[in-house]
This record gives sequence, structure tokens and C-alpha cells, in this order.
Amino acid sequence: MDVPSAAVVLLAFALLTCLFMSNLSEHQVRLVKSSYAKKYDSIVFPRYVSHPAKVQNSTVQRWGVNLRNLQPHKQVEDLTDAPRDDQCAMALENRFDCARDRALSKTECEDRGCCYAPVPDTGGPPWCFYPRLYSGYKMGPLTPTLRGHAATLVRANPSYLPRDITTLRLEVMEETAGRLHLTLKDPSSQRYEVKLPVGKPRSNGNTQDPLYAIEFQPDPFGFIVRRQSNGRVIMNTTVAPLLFADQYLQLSTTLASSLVSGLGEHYTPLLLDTNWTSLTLWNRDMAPHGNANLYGSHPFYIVQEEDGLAHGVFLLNSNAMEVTLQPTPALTWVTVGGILDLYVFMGPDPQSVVRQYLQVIGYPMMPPYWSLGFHLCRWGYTTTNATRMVAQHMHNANFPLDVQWNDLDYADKRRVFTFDPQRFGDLPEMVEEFHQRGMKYILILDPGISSTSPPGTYPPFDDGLKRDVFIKNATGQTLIGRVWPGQTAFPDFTNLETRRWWEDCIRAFHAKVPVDGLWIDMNEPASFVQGSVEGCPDSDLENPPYTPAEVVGGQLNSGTLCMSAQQRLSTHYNLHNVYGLTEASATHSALVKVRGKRPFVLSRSSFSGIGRFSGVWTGDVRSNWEQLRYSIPAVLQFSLFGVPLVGADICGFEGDTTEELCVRWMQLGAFYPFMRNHNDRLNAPQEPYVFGQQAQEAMRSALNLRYSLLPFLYTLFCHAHTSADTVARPLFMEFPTDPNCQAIDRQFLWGNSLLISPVLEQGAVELSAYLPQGTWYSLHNGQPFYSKGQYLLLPAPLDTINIHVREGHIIPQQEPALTTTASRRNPFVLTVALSSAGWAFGDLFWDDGDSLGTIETGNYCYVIFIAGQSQVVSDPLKLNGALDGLVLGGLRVFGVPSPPRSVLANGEKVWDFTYYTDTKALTVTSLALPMSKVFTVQWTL
Ligand code: MIG
Repeated sequence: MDVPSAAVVLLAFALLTCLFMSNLSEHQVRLVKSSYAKKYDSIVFPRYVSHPAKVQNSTVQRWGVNLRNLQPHKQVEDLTDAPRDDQCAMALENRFDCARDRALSKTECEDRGCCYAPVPDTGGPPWCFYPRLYSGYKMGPLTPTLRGHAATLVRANPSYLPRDITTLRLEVMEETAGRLHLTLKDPSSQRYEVKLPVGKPRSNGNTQDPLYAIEFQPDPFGFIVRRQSNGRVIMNTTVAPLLFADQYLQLSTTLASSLVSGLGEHYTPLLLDTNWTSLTLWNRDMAPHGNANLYGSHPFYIVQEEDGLAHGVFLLNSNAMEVTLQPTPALTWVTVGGILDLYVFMGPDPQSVVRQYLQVIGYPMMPPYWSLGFHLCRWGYTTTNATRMVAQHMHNANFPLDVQWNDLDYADKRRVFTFDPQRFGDLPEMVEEFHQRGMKYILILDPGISSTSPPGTYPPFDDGLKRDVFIKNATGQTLIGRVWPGQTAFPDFTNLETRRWWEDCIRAFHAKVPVDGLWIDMNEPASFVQGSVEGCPDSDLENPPYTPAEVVGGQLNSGTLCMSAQQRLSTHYNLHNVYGLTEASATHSALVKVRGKRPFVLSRSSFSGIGRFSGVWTGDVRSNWEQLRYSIPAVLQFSLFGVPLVGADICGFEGDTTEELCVRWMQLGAFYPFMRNHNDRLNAPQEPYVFGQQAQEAMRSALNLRYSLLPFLYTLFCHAHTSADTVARPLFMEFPTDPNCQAIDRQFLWGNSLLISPVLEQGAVELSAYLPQGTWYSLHNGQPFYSKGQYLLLPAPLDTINIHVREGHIIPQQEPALTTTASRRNPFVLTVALSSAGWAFGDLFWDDGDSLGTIETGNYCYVIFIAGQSQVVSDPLKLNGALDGLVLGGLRVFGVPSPPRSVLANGEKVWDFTYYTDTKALTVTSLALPMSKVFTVQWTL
């Protein structure tokens, strides 16, 4: 399978060669596996190193095992016999909380064998903390297994938690050079484990020179992962005890720096606060605000190391989780169930960390082209005619609009898979009209299935019951909650039959209303009653010994189903966080089967791996400036989580927007990978056409700018799908060695070449924007900025969003139109941003935009563009007919040092060109060069 990859882009840039890189073939994978197996024959495990100072009576016999390239094992100071005061003497920031589960008095604390030393403030360092040496698990010898190495861990004394798992099996697997995998499980009884729907994690086939080395401290058990190249400690879990009880699992580690990101979904900056903060991962229908668990869970973090390297850690666990950060810097995972299934990704650069993570959870889907256009939605378009009018107003005012949406309004008594016979009686006709205009249509689909319609009148429920697809309560009856249609049952998407039933429901509905995509809301799942209409039984699942501190509502079953509810795979206690993921997967595959085209699914709830199936929006954001500003880190975090198709509700969902806010939000939103304006029922309207002429003009130009960039955006999505590149990209990812970029989350990049610097403050008409070192050209007029890596004050009047093109890059664009159906036929335009040496490079991925598997079957075009020596040349590396009839209509070359005397296109003289002496930009228009052929545009100086 040939795919254009970002690596190729770089290569071609450097060498001007054209190469295709392919994914590993089955054959190669087999080869890799056998070499992996062979390697281990020659390594002798374990290698014991006894502690030199204490031969007899050695309770802390330490030994180190380096799975590769043995390094001298660093002795950890032996404190066994140290007096208790020494055991408790440590800097405040190094205290690890011994009383996370509940508040303890001094006596209770000391009964746990912990240190008690109050500090004036609360919310900072813990008062009750572990001594330096705290008994825990003791590790036996490491022995080889089929996949790696394993050891048994035994706890001699009980911990302070109910139901310790006293014997654990540790498995250590060096899966690739950049990926280390450790699991800790109960060998005597199977506990719940997350099964991601990806099959085997991709291997890059090279475990020859691992980027990591791991050492173990046997008693108390802990491990240290180092970066092989420089010895840097990436993880050190010896700093606090491992706890593994039935409903409380805890693992602490130091962090290599405090530059940590991830651990979504929360309302935070891109860099998390390590000053004694905690993040709860528990999917919840909750409008974004600080210190709250929101809709999704992504137990993955990435750390920027001080020299520009990076690594990441993924704890594959879907139970309710709390992650605390402290200034050591260190991090503690606490989860209330499952196993510890830990991946370490060694990068060494930030983009590689994300790629390694996505090799485990799955690469993102390729979205249909139209889904990159503008989407317009509102709760409160109460009839088909109201909905039609919206699209018509947009059209009349010349605003691009690809997709018109409806919220719950369409449904008959708010029941999914129906439409209101009065208000939406001609819904099928309306959808047909949109299609005639080259538009698409999407509506909302909640998972709750009304359970109170008279028998025989509502097939989704009747069939669902018959086919046994619903989640059951603890005693085996259908669990009934309450959502928009009243009482509802909840499909159990871990049951295969449910997926078939869901597909049947979608097929039947689609036969009447040919929707183009589905918007899956309320899938945390959300319920308006706690647990169920009958409450929940009193049990350790509903009221576990430990509940993450910041769970909104205080209980796991707040705003959702009973924890004791039964799903095919396990209890809802274990499966809650993957409900949205399983629904997205079922919806995605149903759409594939029903429509036979590339599916579009937008999900509110998410878990690691959802990017394979769906895009995500950030939920019920408020119409205010702060929420506008925090939408950038939200979008960037989903980039890190492998969900490139993401955006916030433009102009805000809750509350009244203002004209200025809405203009600025449309400008930023034009650079969300997923661009939708959506509004709640009772608010002031915020469709672009409701504002004054000046605001409309600004919005129109933002929309046209986006539409002109869609070929570039689509190409970025292709690289995301094939190579796990990010689309909306944090600056630190592209400029990891520039310390100024570490924290930037008011600006971001598209791919590696477009810098977006939006206005995020009310009243601002200028903006201080950071430009990394090099030349950046204004996308609007080619004005160059030579940056040493500095902040520049840029004008940003209301009609302007600052976008800069990075030197050395070519951006493929197309003249905009009111839909992508139309814009896809328009002439292309290249924006060529020359490097100081006069070079630039770019590429274009193009296919029909919504067929299935075009990349996998090679049914696409891939063209590269190379500029150098006063010319731009295209090279169509792969053609399938999709570009036939399409032309290059013009180009803009930025950084042309002096006025050209003449311009030649495919050797012929061109008259329509302009050179701007002030900006050094050359514009060539009125071309018609076939995109499917090699073309050359030269200028003579
Ligand atoms: O309880 O469908 O986040 O986008 O408009 C509210 C109505 C349910 C929440 C979604 C929002 C949507 C709304 N939904």
C-alpha cells in the first residue's frame, strides 16, 4: 500500500527526489518478529547485583536489569536502618500523599507507617506522606516469556486498602525501539482489561537499538526508565509505593520536566499545572470549566524534555481515574479498577511520541472532503422551513456553507430515528434539496432509546428489546434512565448484536432521510437521573472505597448510569469511559455499510482511539472571551490524542454572543480542523448573516480564506491518516528546541507551515505574536518578517486574522466557492514561500473526496511542488483521474528578490503577472495549466 507520507515530503525537499514510502508489509512484520525472538536467546536474565553494604540481613538487596546496553546501576541510598526522622525528612515538593483515599489524623497516618507533618496551607503538599522507604511489593526474578520478560511481585504485608491483590504478574515488553510496554495484572484471576478495537499495535519493526533502558528495584518494587542516549530518567516509580487493590491502583513516577501536556479532557492550558493539581478522568456531560472532569478521557501525557526531546506515557485503563501532579515534578496515577497497562513512548521528538501513541490506539480516519467545509447548526431550528431559511440566508449573503444541521428539534417527541410529522414532515425533501445544491445534511443522534412508547409503535425500542441490545441493571432487567425523550434504555455497544441492531436502525432511517453524517451527543452516557429511574443498589461499585476527588457530583453514577449496570463485556463501572468510543465505532461502521461512502461521525464523549472513527467537538462552551482562548489548547490536546478533526462551537454555545466575539471566533474557527457554528436555544442568534455589514464582511473573508485553503487542509488530513502527523499542531511540536515555544497555546500551526495567530481579547486591534526563527510571510500579501525567534506586534483590525506562511513551503489552494462541491472544481493557486536560499516545497493529496479506502487502494492523486532557481515545478507522482480537467489558475511567490523581467508558464510567455516591490511578492494570474501534468512556471530576474 503506497501512501504519501510526511517523511517523503522532507526527503523530496532536501534531495528533490520523489519517493513513496510504504507501510510494513505482512512479510516484513514476520521478519521483525523472528528477529525479535532470536535476540532474546543470547541475553541472560536476570542479572542480580547485590547491595554491597549489606550482605547479611539485606532487606533492600538491589539489583539492576537493563534490558539492553547495560549501564552501571545507580545505587539508591539505603535508608533501611535510618531513623524515622530521616525517613520523613524531605523537601515539601517530594512528599507523596499517603492519604489520597481519605483524610487522616496523625495517629491514623502513623498507623499506616506514614509521616505526618502539617503545613500551613491546604491544597499544597500533603500532611501525611510516605516515608522514603515504605514496604510494598517485592519482585522476584525476571524470566523470559514469548513477548518479553516477566516477574512475580508479592506483597508480604497488607496495605491500608481493602482487598489487596497480593501477588502480581509484571510483564515487560520491548515492542519497538521507541515503545516499551509494561503490564501489571492479577495472575490468579482475570480482571477487566481495555480492549481497544485496533487489533495489534503497529510495530515499526525495529527493536535493535531501543531508545530506553529499564532498571528495577526489587524491594520495594519500582522501576526506572531512562533515555538510552543521555541517561535521562524518564520514569522513576521508586519514589512512592505501588498499590494494587481491587478498587484502588496507584503508581507514582517522577517527570523529566514540568512541561507536561495531555490527560484530557479538561479545561486547561496546553501545559498542565504541576503545582499540586489533580485531573479526574471520568466521562461526564459537563460544560467546559476548570477543575472538572469533562466529556472524554485520554490517559496519555507527553513531556517536553529540556533539550527539545520528548516522551509520552499512556496508561491504558478505562476506570475512573485521578492523576495528580506535583512540583517534584512528579505524577501519580490512581485508578479504581482494571489493570496497569502502561506504554512508554520515547520519541525522541514530540511528533514521534504522538505517532508512537497512535501506533497503539489507531491512526485517525480520513474525513470526507465536504466535512472540512463550514457547518451551521443551532438547537432551535424548529421546522424544516426554518432550517431551509437558514441555508437560504447563508446562500443569499454569499457565505460558504457545506453542511446544514438539525439538533433534537427534528425528532418526533425527541425520539431518535423518527422525525416530527408536522414540523419536519418534509424532512426527506429538505435533505434532497440540500443535496441538489451540493450541500450535505447532518442531524443529532442520542444513544438513549425511548422506552415508554406504546408497544408496536417505536421499532428501535421494540426490536432492541427483542434482540437484547440494552444495558441491564444489576438484577438483569433493562436499565432505564431519563434523557430528552423521557425514560430511555441505553444500547450496549460492546454487544455485537447491538452493533447490528444500530446499523439496522440507521439503515431504516437513512432510507427515509438520507443523512450524510451523524452527530452522536449525550454519549458519556448522560442521564438526567442518578444511575437509573430506580436508583442503584448499594454496593462497592456504586460507592467504591475511593472516588476521584473532583468527580463532578461527587459520585461515579452522578449524571450517568449505575456502576453496577451490566454490559456484555463487563460492568458499566469498567466500561463507562469507553461508551462514546464504542458508540462511535458502531456508528462509523454502520455508516460505511449503509452509505457506502466515507463516514462522518461527530462525538461528544471520547476515549483514546476515537479518532479512528470520529471527530470530536468540545461541548457546551460559553460565549465569552475566555472560552474562545481556551478552545485552542482544547483543540491542540485532541491533536495529541489522535483526534485531528476537532473544533469548538464557534461563537459559543451557551449564552449570548456579541458581534465582536463572534467575528473573532469565526476567524479562529476558520482554522479549527472542524468548523461548526452552533448555538443553544434561548440565545441571541449567531448565524453569520445576522450581524452588521462590517462583521459579515469579516466573517465572509475568514470563510473564504478557509475554503481557499481546503486542498492544503485535506492534504494534512491525509498525512494524519497515513503517518499520524498532527493537523492543528502546537508550536512546540514543530520547534521543539525553541524554549519560547514550549508553552504557546494562543497560536498554533496547520501542519508545519502555516502559523495562526488569532485575536483572543475583546477590543484588541493588534496582537503580539511569536514567530519562530526564520522568515514568515503574511498569507494575505506576502509581507515578509525575518524573525530571530521573537514576539512581533502585528496589526489585527476586526477584519483580519494573522496567518503566516513559513519559508520553504508551498501551500496548495483553490479558489473558494459557496460549497466544496463547487470549490473542488475551481482553479488551484499555489502560494510559494521561498526560503532565503530561494527554495520551497509542498504537496497535494487529491481524490474524489468521499469514496471509501481511496488511500488504501491507491485511488488518488499525489502531486509535489518544488520551487528553486526561479521556477516552480510540479510533479504528479500518482494520478487516478481525480485531477483531470482541473487547472492551476495562478500562483503567488513570496520572497522574490527583484522584479522579474518575464514569466514563462510551460515555456510560454505570460502577461498577467504583478510584482510588488514593497513585499517582494510576485503574483501570476490567468493561467490554466492542467494539474494532472507536469507544469513549470519560471520567472527571469
Ligand atoms: O442536554 O441536543 O452538547 O451541542 O445542542 C443538552 C441538545 C443536549 C448537548 C450538546 C449540544 C446540543 C444539546 N445537547
